[in-house]
Amino acid sequence: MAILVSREAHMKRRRTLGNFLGGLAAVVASAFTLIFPLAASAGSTLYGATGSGGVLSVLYTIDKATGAGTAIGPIGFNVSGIAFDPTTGILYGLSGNREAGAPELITINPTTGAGTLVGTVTAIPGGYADITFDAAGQLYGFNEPGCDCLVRIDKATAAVTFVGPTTPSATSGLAFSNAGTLYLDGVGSLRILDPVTGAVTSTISPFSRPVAMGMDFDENDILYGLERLGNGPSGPRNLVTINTANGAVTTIGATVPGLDALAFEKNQPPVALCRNVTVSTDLGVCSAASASVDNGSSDPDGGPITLAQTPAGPYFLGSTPVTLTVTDDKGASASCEAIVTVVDTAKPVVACVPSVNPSGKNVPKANNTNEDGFYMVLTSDNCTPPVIKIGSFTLAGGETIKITQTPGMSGVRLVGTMGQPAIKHFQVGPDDAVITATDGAGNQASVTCLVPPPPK
Ligand SMILES: [Ca+2]
Ligand SMILES: [Ca+2]
Repeated sequence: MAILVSREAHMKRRRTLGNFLGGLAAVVASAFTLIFPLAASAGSTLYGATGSGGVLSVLYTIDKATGAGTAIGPIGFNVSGIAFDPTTGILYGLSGNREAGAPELITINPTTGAGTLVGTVTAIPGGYADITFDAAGQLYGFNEPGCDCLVRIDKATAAVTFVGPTTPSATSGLAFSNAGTLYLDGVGSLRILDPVTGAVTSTISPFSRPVAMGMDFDENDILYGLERLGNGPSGPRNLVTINTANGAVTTIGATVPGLDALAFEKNQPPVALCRNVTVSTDLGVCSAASASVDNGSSDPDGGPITLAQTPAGPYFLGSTPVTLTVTDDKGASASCEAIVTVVDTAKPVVACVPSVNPSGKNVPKANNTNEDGFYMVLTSDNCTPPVIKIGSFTLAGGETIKITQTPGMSGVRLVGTMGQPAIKHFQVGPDDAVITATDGAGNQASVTCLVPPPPK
């Protein structure tokens, strides 16, 4: 079973399954069980934006292995920093570099590149070199030139709050590591800032190369940056990694000229949630075609997920261990294990059919009087051959018996056997005979044999 579902459709499907299961007589969802949850991360995407020289920016995806860029589309603003909000997955940009007017905070559609204005950043004069989010979704920016300071930015209103001055100025990139350390690059070195005061707490060894512009950490906490080999919109750039321990710069490859900002969209793996489920057999068979152990698996990024349950249905009577694998739209997956239990809740079918005297005489008539009292007992069940009884006597499926009504007595008595087939002859009273059939799960059905009254 592999179904690509949006979150909404996924919930709808779960409701539909719930309705289906709810319609069966005995559905028991056992206590929540989550066994062996596994997750595999995959699919972080590096985005870059041009904008050097104050031109209107274009959004790119950047191959983090080669530096090659693929244009997505024009942003419609000049941005000097971009960053994904880890709590919402929304891409933000800060425009209005030193070459333009008042800085503008925008959101950027990663699919089209189009920017949408959030608000104008006016409280503190100056431009912004770069922006970055902390793990809680607080946006920080580095104002430069201007106050040469760290600021917090309200991502909903673009209002800025002064954090503190940082020396030296003339910086270019700002990024939180996944571990929560705030780094600043430019003027020849990588630095660590205190996000509470803006003060430099550590200066890593100076860069041997002109690393400047935007930077960001990937999902493995590797810091990527840009080497500026020329100024202006066509200034050549190399995509590089920067060793945060010693400042060593490693070239990955040439990237988009004029690139000014980098941001990783750090895909989060989906969350697999399982539960043990107990379902009834489907109509007429001893198995259930489907039974989902999904207990609301989802992707924290809000994207569509694919559910695959192994083994897939049908599930047969008893318990089957299954693995549910949840895969997100970036290829990251998670899995969990649970038990599908199928129970037989379907009653057997039992019939008491007027039959012929094995002597070949007295074939019963359509008016069902069956005066000789011969019957064939017939049963079937979706799972197990039922146990057939008349009173406390066990019969075989397809067995022919003779029943005589004894109004004066209650209960079932075996009178004896008749003829070569050893047909059992029962006396039943005071009313008609009842045949019961019980399947292996204890489900019971019964039928009344309309026994002819005794001859008067
Ligand atoms: Ca995801
Ligand atoms: Ca049954």
